[in-house]
Amino acid sequence: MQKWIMFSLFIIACLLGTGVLFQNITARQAEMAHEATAGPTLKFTAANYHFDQPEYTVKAGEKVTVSLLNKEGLHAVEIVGTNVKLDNNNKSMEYTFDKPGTYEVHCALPCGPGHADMKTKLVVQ
Ligand SMILES: [Cu+2]
Repeated sequence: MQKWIMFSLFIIACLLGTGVLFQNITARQAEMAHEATAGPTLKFTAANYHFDQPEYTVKAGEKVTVSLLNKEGLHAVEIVGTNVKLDNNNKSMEYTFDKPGTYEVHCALPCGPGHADMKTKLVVQ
């Protein structure tokens, strides 16, 4: 009698273990699929009074997720000659840069004494 109980418990434990394993695998697969479809990104990290890179690069004709992160202070980003304008209320957008070239990027929100110098470049290749 006791053997049957032990055996049943063992089977239940095995089934639970397999269930947990499968759940993990499915969750990881979903995560990987999401990463694969995420595509190229262009991320501006802003602080007082500069962006994190002197120059950013994207490929022409590719849909890019453009985003802004205000690490210090309150800034907005504008890419001159495009429709890209982001601020804290509108932190990310998708955009396709069609024309290769160098674009001026600047802060579009009066943020303090260093505002006028808060510029960087975007190179569309
Ligand atoms: Cu500014």
